[in-house]
Amino acid sequence: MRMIATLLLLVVAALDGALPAAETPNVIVIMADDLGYGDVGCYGATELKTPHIDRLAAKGLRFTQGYCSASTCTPTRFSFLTGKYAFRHPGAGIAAPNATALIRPGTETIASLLKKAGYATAVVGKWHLGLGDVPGPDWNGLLKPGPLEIGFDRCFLLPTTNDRVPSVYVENHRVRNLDPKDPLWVGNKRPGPDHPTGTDPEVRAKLKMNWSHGHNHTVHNGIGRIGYFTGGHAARWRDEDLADEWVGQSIKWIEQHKDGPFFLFFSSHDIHVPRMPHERFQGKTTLGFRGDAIVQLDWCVGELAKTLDRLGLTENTLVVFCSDNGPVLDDGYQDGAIPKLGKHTPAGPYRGGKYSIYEGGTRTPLITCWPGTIEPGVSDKIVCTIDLAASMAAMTGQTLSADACPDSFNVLRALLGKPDAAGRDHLVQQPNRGPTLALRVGDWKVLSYPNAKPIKSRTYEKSKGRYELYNLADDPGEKKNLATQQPERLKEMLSKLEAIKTAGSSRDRQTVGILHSDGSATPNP
Ligand code: NG6
Ligand code: CA
Repeated sequence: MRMIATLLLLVVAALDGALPAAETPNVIVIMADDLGYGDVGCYGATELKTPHIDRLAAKGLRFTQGYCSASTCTPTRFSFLTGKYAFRHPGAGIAAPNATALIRPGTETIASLLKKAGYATAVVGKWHLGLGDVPGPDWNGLLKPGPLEIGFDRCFLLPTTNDRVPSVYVENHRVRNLDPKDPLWVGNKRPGPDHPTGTDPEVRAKLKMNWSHGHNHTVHNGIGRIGYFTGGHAARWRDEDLADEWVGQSIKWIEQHKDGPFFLFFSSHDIHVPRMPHERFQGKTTLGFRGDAIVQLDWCVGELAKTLDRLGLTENTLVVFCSDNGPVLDDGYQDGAIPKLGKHTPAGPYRGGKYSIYEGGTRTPLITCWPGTIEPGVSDKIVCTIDLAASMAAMTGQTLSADACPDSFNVLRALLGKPDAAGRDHLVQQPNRGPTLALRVGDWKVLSYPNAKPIKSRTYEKSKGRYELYNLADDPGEKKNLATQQPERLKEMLSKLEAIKTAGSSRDRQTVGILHSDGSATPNP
């Protein structure tokens, strides 16, 4: 009887991708910031070396059609955690320094799902999804809700981004090392006429890195930031030390949880501006600090891999390497990214980058590595960071409730490189907030700019029309707009996009299956 039950369980597991509990691996998601498709060696970069990321790809599966769901940070991170398209969620655009928690307690997330499956869970690094409640984060008190209220057991954070104030660490519910006698104040107005800012000529002349646009409010560590802050001096970090801190915190936590299973979201600030890598990485490439920050990111990946090896966890850990949006050169600082670019192509063969819905905005490096389980190779299946939640639920044998992770598809078999696996058949791409959206269905892609205003981007070209239609198989660089030649297809694609928008979900609420863009549905375990 028991044997039959075990056999049955194994059959069910084999069908839906769930693994027996003893075989569920630790999971580490390494998310880079603003890293483009062409920024690393294994994706074609020749002007700098990324041996550790390349090794991950050589031992694992490198996706040529791996995506993040948005071409800016907050919406991609929101979707990665919740499995929901950010355009469905008001306020899921780039978060301001004093933004409150975007993901409310009680929301199912990749972390809460893995926690339910018995995983220890932690996030280390950039958060940028808001903290606390209205009217704003209580920087001197308890910073909740936050990651700990949506499934993480531990967090050690850069609360916003490295170009936004406050430049302090948050550990669990509090600013680390905050001296109550030197309280932290964060705001969006200059606190007084004698508060030095990046716009003051004498201050600007002495900056460690000059700004080119924005980033001229409070100066910290010789660099102008977005937003103003005072106090909290003992709690402040140095940009140069962030990567070391993420690695140190992560290694300590992995060691504590080596008996597993554990889920670590390693959320690097590299290579977001201001790019100020540790002194030991400065000058390591000919590309300026943008290139040096990639080398620093690569070092982080190497340190995590070394730790897994040392603890004997490599064959028991699924590592996913990805980015939160495509590349940008000048994102507000004069750091040499443009003059020192040379032959380097940050978005690889793709058009656009950060802030755009062309492929360069969201088609980014995506690697899965699990030695002994994933056969090394290259996959052309379409997968997205938004799918990790449903895929991890499937891996741990959990059924998603009808309203959980509504746009996340179980693509576990594709992530593990199973020969018969399907990826996504369609994907919505977005820049920051709506209403601009793109829909990819198979090889076809429609770009819709409903406000008819061209996308503003300082480093990449502007959109020319209200709608664009491309065939990515013939035209991966999105150069031949077929919108006027193929009005029927354009109409059909736009109505599919509209249907996905109004459905409120990409999953069929009846069967809790995947709702395809042609209206059909298949079960999603
Ligand atoms: C923009 C900032 C940019 C960057 C971005 C967020 C200006 C002029 N530009 O508003 O520098 O911070 O927001 O980047 O301030 S993200 O990768 O975190 O989404
Ligand atoms: Ca980003």
